[in-house]
Amino acid sequence: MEVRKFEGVTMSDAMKAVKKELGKDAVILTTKERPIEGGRSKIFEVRATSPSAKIETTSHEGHKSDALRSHVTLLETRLNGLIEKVPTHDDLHRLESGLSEVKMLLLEALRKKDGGVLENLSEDLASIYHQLSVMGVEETHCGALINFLNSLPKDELKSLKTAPERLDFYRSNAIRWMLKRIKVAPKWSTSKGSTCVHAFVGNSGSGKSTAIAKLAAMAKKESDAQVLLVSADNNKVGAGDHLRLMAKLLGVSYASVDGLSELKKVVLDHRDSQLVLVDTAGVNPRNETQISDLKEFSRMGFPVDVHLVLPLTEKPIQLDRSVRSFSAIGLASLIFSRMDECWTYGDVYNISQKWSLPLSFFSTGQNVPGSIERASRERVIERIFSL
Ligand SMILES: Nc1nc2c(ncn2[C@@H]2O[C@H](COP(=O)(O)OP(=O)(O)OP(=O)(O)O)[C@@H](O)[C@H]2O)c(=O)[nH]1
Ligand SMILES: [Mg+2]
Repeated sequence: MEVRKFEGVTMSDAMKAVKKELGKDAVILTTKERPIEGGRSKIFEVRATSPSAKIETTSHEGHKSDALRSHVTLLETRLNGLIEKVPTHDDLHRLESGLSEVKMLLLEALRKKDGGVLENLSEDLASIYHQLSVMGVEETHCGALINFLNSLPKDELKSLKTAPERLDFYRSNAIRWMLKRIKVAPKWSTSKGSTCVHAFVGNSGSGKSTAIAKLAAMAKKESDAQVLLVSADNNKVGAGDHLRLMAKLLGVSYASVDGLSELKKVVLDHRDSQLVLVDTAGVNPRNETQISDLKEFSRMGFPVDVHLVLPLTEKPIQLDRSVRSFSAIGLASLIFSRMDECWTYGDVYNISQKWSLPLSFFSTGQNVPGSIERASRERVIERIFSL
């Protein structure tokens, strides 16, 4: 493999030289900066090779470790490129994606090194591990659970004669372990004399308006609460009209606001309502201005619980990025929608664990009223363990 060295006064100059000579798929091997002129300025150095020289080895493992190395170098380059400027949202996004790739490749390499997690496990533990990973529970959680199961005192286990009994022992301990970790939001108060305000945010089409209509119906049915639906969606044509129609059909009140700054007045004008549910416009989670506008909820002078609606059909990385973006406004809970369209439920667990956010509702279809359930630890477990 021929390794060539390129230099530039900025990292981007050096990278341009690499691309010009070796093409856009050049494999970056190392990047570094070197002080010159007595340390007063610096020069950026990139060592790279052409893409055709990338894989010298024909083995799969060689390919993997090359991939890992070039991902790490690329990340290093991206980081170096940020030294001289304030990173933009896109820069951070690219770094995060790079880190996720490296994490995946590292985990794969570690698994190979250990001869495979499953190979070292008893049949019972392997079956539990398998079930969780098929359901999409992240490897770190599966590993932590298996460590816990392995650490259980063996006395009780010894008294169990049959394989199903032993599997049952491990499964019930695994369920208890997971149950303890799942956080569920408290039931909404609908007591007379107080007004609780809940706002729903999320990407476009995530299921906010549908969830609001379902929840209004649920509150009316369960506690005959006075409900006010407020549309703050001024982006989507007809969004307000749709919510008004829903309110009429469900027999609840309706109001609309031109901007969130008007919400305070509307809530104060409807002090007789026990529950105010605010619908917001769909947001692009990469658009910082749109996210920032939602911070208005924290300036109302009364508490507003903001719930993020996440369609479980989204890729895990998208779900993760959405929570990261919307966390900036302070989230009270997560609502998962489109659960009816999914086969795996591990991300409900992964995302709520990662962001330490409680779960409040699961939306399970298009029917209004109906197709929504209060989140419970038991329902998450039932879905993950296919009980
Ligand atoms: N299958 C299924 N469809 C759902 C669910 N929740 C919402 N939908 C459908 O998803 C589509 C979008 O739902 P909306 O409630 O309008 O989504 P939204 O977040 O308000 O959308 P915007 O206001 O455009 O941002 C509609 O066709 C809903 O019927 C669900 O849990 N399961
Ligand atoms: Mg909507």
